[in-house]
Amino acid sequence: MHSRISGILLDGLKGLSLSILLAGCLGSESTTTTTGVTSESSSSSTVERTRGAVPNRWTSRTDSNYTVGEDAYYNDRMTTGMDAIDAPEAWSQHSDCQTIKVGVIDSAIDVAHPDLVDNVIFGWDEVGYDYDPSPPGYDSLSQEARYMDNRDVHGTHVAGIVAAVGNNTIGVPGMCWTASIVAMKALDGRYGYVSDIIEAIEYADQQGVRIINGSWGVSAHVQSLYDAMASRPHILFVVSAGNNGQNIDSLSYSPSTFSRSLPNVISVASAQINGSSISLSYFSNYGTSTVSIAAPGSNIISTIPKSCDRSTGACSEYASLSGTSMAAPMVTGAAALIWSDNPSLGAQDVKAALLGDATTPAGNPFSGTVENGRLMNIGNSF
Ligand SMILES: [Ca+2]
Ligand SMILES: [Ca+2]
Repeated sequence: MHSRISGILLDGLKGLSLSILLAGCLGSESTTTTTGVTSESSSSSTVERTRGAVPNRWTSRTDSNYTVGEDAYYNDRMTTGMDAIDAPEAWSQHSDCQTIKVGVIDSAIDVAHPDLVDNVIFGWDEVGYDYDPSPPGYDSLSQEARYMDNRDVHGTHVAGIVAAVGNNTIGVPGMCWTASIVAMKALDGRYGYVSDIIEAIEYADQQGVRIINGSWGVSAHVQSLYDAMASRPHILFVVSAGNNGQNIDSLSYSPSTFSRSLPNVISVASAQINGSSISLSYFSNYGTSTVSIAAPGSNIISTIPKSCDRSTGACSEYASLSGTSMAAPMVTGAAALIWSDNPSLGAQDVKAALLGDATTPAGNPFSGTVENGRLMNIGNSF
């Protein structure tokens, strides 16, 4: 057994509150939103889990119907960033990332969430040593509602930003509408071991994963993690810059500051976007020589395991979270869109495309905080 090093901390929840979306809480009164309560009521069919050494798709609970135009929270997601990065432009050309496996190494992930199940293939749980990375005590298949601890929602939220099923009427669209997410649990709640992260990276590499999302970090240089990423130049690592509100140019924040010397690492700051108002999120780390790009990360609606309000009993499967943890998977999904459209590219080429296609918003709001003041723009890639 290798030694376990503690210290990894998720970048989504530190000092930030979780806002679970319940009926009537979102949008104006005139906006018709589909709450988790109604979207979950779709008929559930008999489910069988097929487990084996060869990665397999999770069995879908329901047949997705792609004939209706939008997802319930589509417009809300647009106003908090997807419009500013021209995601709809990209989606009009390309929304299927299935050919590029994307690894999400995170806390628990509800792989059978109705807005994720079609896009998740088998992964691994480094904490529980089994194939199911779902939250502890939570039954993904029955989607039994719980009163979720904030720490249990992170991985599911991140996965939904990368690739919630798009255009299926429920919830949100991910950056990729169809995808092959390899869900890997390597953090227990908010904390985890570097050694488990590294084992997840090794597992992902064996499974042919091309992009790994790392929405976590530690305020130190961790050489073993650096080596795991440096020795895999064929994998693109998209990592969160961290939520300490610090300039990390002169600090070590692993793995974000690896981007200084590793061409296959992209470090992502969080942008707060409110229509045409664009700024660095107050919590986001920054640094013009370490932070590669900014992406929407404030008030991002995405998937969570079905969760209920203790006082009212109302349940939902979506919530709004803020963090560089939410910004990184925007870039991860964008990388998967670019790569699946250009399969001959290498990891460095995909990074170059993401950075090259980025824009400098009016007023240069990321001047002095992000390399070249960049905000991602996936529309420019298509
Ligand atoms: Ca498990
Ligand atoms: Ca959806």
